Amino acid sequence: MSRNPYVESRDPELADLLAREEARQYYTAKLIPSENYASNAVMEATGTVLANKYSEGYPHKRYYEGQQFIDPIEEMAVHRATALFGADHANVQAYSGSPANLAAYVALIKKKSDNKRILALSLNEGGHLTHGHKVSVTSRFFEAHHYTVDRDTHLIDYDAVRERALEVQPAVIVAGATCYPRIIDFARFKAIADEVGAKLLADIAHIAGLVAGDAHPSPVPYADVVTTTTHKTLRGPRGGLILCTNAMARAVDRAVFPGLQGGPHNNTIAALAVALKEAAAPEFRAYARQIVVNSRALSDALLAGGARVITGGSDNHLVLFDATPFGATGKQGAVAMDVAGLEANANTVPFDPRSPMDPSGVRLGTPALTSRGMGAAEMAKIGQWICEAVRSRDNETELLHIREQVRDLMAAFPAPGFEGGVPPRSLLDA
Ligand code: DSN
Repeated sequence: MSRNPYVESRDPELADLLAREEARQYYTAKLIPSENYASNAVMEATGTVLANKYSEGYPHKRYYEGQQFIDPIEEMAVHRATALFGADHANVQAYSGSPANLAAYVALIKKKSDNKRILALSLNEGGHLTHGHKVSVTSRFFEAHHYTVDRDTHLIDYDAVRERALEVQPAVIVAGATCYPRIIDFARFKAIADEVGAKLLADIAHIAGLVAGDAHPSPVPYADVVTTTTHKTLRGPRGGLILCTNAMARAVDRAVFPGLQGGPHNNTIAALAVALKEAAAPEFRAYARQIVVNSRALSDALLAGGARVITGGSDNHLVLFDATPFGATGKQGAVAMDVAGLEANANTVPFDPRSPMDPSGVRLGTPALTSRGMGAAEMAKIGQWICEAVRSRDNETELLHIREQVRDLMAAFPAPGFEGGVPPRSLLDA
């Protein structure tokens, strides 16, 4: 039976693409560190009538009537977020991570202030576009400066960050990354921010689930504002979440609405409430810890296969390796892996001599495979396949041979969100 019977009867063309994407997701090793499998309950909440409702404003202060059930749903999500992360205040309305970061800057930097400087990790060394990259509006509205990682170790050098902060005198220091495989020392960032009179923004989009599950130190005791997406390690719906101190609560709420957004996506907020409940359960702590165990196992397997793993390993959910010692670019490596059923993305390595469109590295992560119940033994196999796929990138027979083994492995580890029906493998060749 179709997993989407109503779409199938109304729009068979779309239903066909959906069914094939379901099969692709099910039988591919999802190694993109920012992706995951949301539970059936999260997906069910996302597809509810709450999507029909407008509710600009905040609970009990709305611009539309009919909020009898919307208000308690938003309050539930807020309460679960503050309880899970131990934060004073939560805003659950940000549409995703990029709008959340923009809202955070708007809240942290006063309109009339002369100091609009932000200091963040550079994109090529693991930062994010919204950390003031030149193509992002964050660099148009604010004055962006960057710190990098150490040239030899590729670790954040906190003394160097301090020196940059003393030089730049930023209004906001951003601690957080989209491609950094090690622990971030938020206490050090706070000490640096205090020394230069800056506010601290922690962007934990990638590691929110690890923080929630106590597998990475929390920034909440240190940061004025914490932003995150909700669909990565946190395994919720596609959305954004902002946590902050009581002192920042009003400014954050006003920055999100009416500052930057209109009506909140109530269906997403309800799904976030479900995800936060799931993340508060004891199993989620075990999940978060297993993500890290798996990253270490994956990185060990890559090292054993001859890969140059950036920083030599991983302390979180993410592993980055340089494909050039295999004679491939990152893009060639990621494309070969995709043919072999191993889904990842090309990424710059620190101080990459190549361009971001055609970088040297491949970025991997274990959150999604860990959601399927895989452990270190499966990571060892997958690490070996990755090295073989990148080495054999011009050998289609070998890539397809790996792909069959990957598909067998995926079939043995059911993915969350597919309890209503496993996609037929035959769809892969349709
Ligand atoms: N696009 C996300 C990632 O893949 O890391 C960051 O926003």
